[in-house]
Amino acid sequence: MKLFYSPNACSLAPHIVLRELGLPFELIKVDLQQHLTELGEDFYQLNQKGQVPLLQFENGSFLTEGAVICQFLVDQSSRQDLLAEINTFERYQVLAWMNFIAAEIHKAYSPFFHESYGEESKTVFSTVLNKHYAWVDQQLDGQNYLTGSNFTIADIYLFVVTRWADFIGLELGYFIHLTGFMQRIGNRQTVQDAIAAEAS
Ligand SMILES: N[C@@H](CCC(=O)N[C@@H](CS)C(=O)NCC(=O)O)C(=O)O
Repeated sequence: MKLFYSPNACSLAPHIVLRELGLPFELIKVDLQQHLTELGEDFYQLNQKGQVPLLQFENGSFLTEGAVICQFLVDQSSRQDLLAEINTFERYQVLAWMNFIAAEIHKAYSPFFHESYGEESKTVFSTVLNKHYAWVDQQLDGQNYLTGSNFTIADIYLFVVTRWADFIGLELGYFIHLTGFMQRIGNRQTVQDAIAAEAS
């Protein structure tokens, strides 16, 4: 499998999942400004949405949408603990988190990465992000991970998007449970390896 990524973008989530699962993969860097892969391919020819992550299979087919790629990868492996078994209530709790992170948190960062939104949007979405993180912080009170004691793909996805707070200067330090969570996930070897690989 080939994972098309951009350093520190949301593609870091499936990248970490691949390392957690120990699945073989190749990383292909994409320049999102130029729409070019590091191999010189036009990225729009591969993904008309022009977005990472993109997972390409040996037979040439593709999968997009990071939250779905993460689910797909776990289901290819024997590590169901990262998502929970099909038809268990726990699985849908993880998926509810994945949906919340994708729809409410991930996209609330858009105004900070796309100039066309303008300054007013940044103010609005800083408030939105603070509200969401206040709620997330409460959920993490007394538990290590989003769904309790099990580390899952939702923890990986939340970690990846929440790293962007530093890039945009959003102060989250007063959310002490969230801060502890970020340190806990950031200490994992797979996470450190993925971040290092994307920086190289
Ligand atoms: N719905 C997509 C969104 C992916 C996305 O927002 N990717 C960003 C990087 S984090 C991107 O490629 N942005 C470039 C662009 O939209 O042109 C997903 O969840 O995978």
